Parts: sequence; structure tokens; C-alpha cells
Amino acid sequence: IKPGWFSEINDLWPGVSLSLEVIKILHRERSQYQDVMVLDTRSHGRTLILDGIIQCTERDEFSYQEMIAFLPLCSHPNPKTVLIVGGGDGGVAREVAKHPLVERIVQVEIDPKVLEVSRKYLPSMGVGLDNPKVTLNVADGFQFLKQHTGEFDVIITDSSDPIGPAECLFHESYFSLMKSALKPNGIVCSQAGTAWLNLDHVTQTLQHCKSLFPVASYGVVSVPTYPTGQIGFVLGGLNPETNFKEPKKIFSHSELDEMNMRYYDDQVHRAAFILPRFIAKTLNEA
Ligand code: AAT
Repeated sequence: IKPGWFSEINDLWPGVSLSLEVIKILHRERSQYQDVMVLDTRSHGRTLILDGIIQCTERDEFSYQEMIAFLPLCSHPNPKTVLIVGGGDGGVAREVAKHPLVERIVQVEIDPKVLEVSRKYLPSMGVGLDNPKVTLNVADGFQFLKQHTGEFDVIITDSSDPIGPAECLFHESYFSLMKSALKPNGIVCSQAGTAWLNLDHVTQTLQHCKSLFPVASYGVVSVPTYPTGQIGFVLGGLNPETNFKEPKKIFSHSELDEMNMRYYDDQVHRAAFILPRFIAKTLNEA
């Protein structure tokens, strides 16, 4: 490993890793849950790293945060109340708050250190946490959901990868808890990993969703600083008529400009669900 570079080495993606040249370590500490680090990097600006895994960089975070928020929001006819699980950097809350129909955002993040560090070092994302629509809870998302039924139109799980505190957020029992926390016709959207290296894992998460929801799909987004540069979401809907491929709400380009959207539009929404053959085959056959 070259000195002065950070490499994202992890057994979830054996034998391959992305590296970033580091200008400065802005913060590093061990929280109650994980190792929390913020680096200033030469090519991607400030970068949040938890347990050695890149969570977001200032340069490309918009792609992931816009898509994990707007794919489910625009698939729902009237998303008034939204729950965000994880997402401690604040980027997803920032995006969800842009949707004109959203009235109330409840967020549950397990690690108060992530909230603190994001407000301090990543203000362009941290700003989301302090949006007046947002009510923040510091708790484990799994435990939190056990206390909530029939409350949310949309549940977005912006979780870290399935090692450490987020492991429980990939179990079938978690999808079942989300299902009970939804209002009629509710929609869930969960971070579900990359098809290039973890297709088994994607398939399994989609299976959990399919076994509980009448409609379920995997949608993709390009994020250069996530493993393989691609990540996806598993979406599930309680209304059997939901078609994730066709957005219910279409924003005009001038509306999207006003909302400062840089990645998402209705065409990108449709395209997210058009999958290359090797992914589509595996997911359909499972
Ligand atoms: N917005 C993109 C960044 C993330 S953040 C994932 C967040 O989930 C972290 O803040 C972490 O502390 C939080 N988290 C982990 N486990 C739980 C839990 N059980 N309950 C609530 N919050 C939790 C996603 C990065 C994806 C990385 C892809 N390689």
C-alpha cells in the first residue's frame, strides 16, 4: 500500500480495492459502534469512512443520495411521511426534504458520532440533519422499527454494508418489520450492494423483499467511489399495481434545476431498472 493513500480493503470484496490519495486526516476515533474517520482527499474532497469502508465523498455522493431518495419517492403517489434508517451523514435527509409532497421525515441513526462528525466536516450533507422537516432519533433501526406500525409512506434504508452494526438490516425479519411500519400502499428502498462482486448477496436481499411484498425490484446507480463503481437498491411495494420502472411523479427540468438535482430525472429513473443480462437472469431465476 502506497504511503499517503487510503485503500478500501475488505473481505466483502476480496482481492480488489479503490484507493484515494489523502491530503489530511481530519478526524479519527473509535465510537461505541465503529471506527469513524474523515479524510480530505486529492481527487474526491472530504470522505467519510466507517470501519475502513467509504460511506460518501463530497464529489460523487449526490448520485447515491438522489437515487436512494427519489426512486422510492417518485414511485409513490403521495409520499407524506418518510422514515430514513441510517444515513448519518445527512445526505439522504437533504434529498428527501426536496420533494414537495414530503411533510415529515423521521430518521434513525445508530451512531451519534457520525452525526457529529458530518455536521462538523461534511456540512453540505450534514445540513440535511437540521432540516425543519426532520426528527432525528439515535437508535438501532431494527429496534426502532419494532415500536412503529402503520406510520410511514416510504422507508429508506441508507445503511452501511452487512458487517458490523448494519448486519441486521439485511435480514428477512428486517423487511418484515419495515412492512408492518408502512401505511397502506407504502414503499421500501434499501441499499443492497453491487451486482459485480456480491450478486449472491443482492439476490438474497431481493428474495427477502419478494417473499413479503407483492412487487419488488433491483435498481442501479453508478457511484465511482463505491466498490466496482456500481451499487443498487432493493425496492418493495405493498400495492401490487406499483411499477417501479414508471415514475408516478415526473419533475420538469426547470423544477429539477431548482431542486439542485444533478443525477436523477424520470429517464434516469426508468433506466435504473433496466438491467444487464447477467444481472437480470440471476435475479429472475432466483
Ligand atoms: N449516505 C451514504 C452513507 C451510508 S451511511 C450508513 C449509515 O448507517 C452510517 O451512518 C451508520 O452509522 C448507520 N447504521 C449502521 N447500522 C445501523 C443500524 N443498525 N441502525 C441505524 N443506523 C445504522 C451508506 C454507505 C454504503 C456503503 C456502500 N459500500
